[in-house]
Amino acid sequence: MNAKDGIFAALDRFHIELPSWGFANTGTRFGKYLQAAAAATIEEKLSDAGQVHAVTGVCPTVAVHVLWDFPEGPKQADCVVPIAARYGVRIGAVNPNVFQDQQYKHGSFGNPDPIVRRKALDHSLQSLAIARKTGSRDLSLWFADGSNYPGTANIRQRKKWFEENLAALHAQLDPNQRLLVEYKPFEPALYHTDIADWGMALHLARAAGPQARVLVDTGHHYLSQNIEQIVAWLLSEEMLGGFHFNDRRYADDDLTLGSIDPYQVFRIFHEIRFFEWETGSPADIGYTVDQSHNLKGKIEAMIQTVIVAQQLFAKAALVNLEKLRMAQARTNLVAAESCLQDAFASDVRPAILEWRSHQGLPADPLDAFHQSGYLERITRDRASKNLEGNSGYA
Ligand code: RM4
Ligand code: MN
Ligand code: MN
Repeated sequence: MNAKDGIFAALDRFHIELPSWGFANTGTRFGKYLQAAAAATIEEKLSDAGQVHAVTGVCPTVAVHVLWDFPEGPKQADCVVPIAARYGVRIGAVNPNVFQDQQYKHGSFGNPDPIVRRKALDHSLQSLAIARKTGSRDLSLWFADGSNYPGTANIRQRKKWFEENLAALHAQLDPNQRLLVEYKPFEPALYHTDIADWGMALHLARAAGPQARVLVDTGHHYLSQNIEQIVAWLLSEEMLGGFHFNDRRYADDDLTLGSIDPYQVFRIFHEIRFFEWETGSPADIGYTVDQSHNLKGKIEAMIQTVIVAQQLFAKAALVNLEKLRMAQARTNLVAAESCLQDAFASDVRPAILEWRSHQGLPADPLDAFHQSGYLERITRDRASKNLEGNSGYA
């Protein structure tokens, strides 16, 4: 396969799920900067996501966050499916929210109070009911659970409570559904987090049951951690379920993908492709964006992210794997490393332009969005409501 065909084949099957919350006004610990054009309702979020899909052609699904998108619970899910269809998208992963309510101050699945643990399970089961109505495969779980001071939490006991609730939730999955377990080393908990790293997430996914997998959020690691090694191990264990993509310089900054370290994302994509090439089977992975656009325009930030993701995915498709395998076997270090460096240095943009034109997509998605007049329209329509600033978190 020549380079262009390799890039085309990679792009043909690379779909990126958009997060509903990435279109909304979200905050930092210190407050929110409000944008006139931000989406406040699930309809507005789906409409904005539809715009991203229209100009990129690769974002057919939208992940939802239950409390932010379905404040009235499962019954709201019925009308969301036709709304999504109207905007040319479908509902993707459903994210329960067991961190925002006051009752979760000391945890959800790990809370010492059995009533709170039960409430968190009930909310997760309700989210599963929503997932069923929206035809979503993945229930994507992130827990803020942890503690702020040494000695204040029984770490082993909380692990057991997590195992119990996750298994109870898993028992209610349809055969085609999955649980994704996300980890994060700190924040909001500042001393211990119940699911702090991939090993803990892997253990809990296994304890939950056979349809549970680990979700890797690229921003949820200590600074020097080798994320592509984690990806390689999870692939090898057949336990990698999905990604939350973003970039960061310091902590869980939720900056746009590849803005700080594009080589990191390239190395992750390379490990996935290398796995698929060696095993001959496609990895069943959900690629989702999880970003918070505080300063950049939200739809533009999302389009930029998709463009960068495609470029890095295409570059990874250029690694000469046959040559790499030989170089590794012969411990020819420079030759092996060069396989990655050469691919990363290639300019894949002309091939991507050609691929877009084959698909009948605009050559420059950002420009197409700017030309469409959509941003001016929503800025006009939403400004007064948004700048009052009394909407929920996202
Ligand atoms: C967390 C984590 C979750 C996301 C929330 C809003 O840090 O990344 O995936 O849903 O933020
Ligand atoms: Mn995340
Ligand atoms: Mn995060």
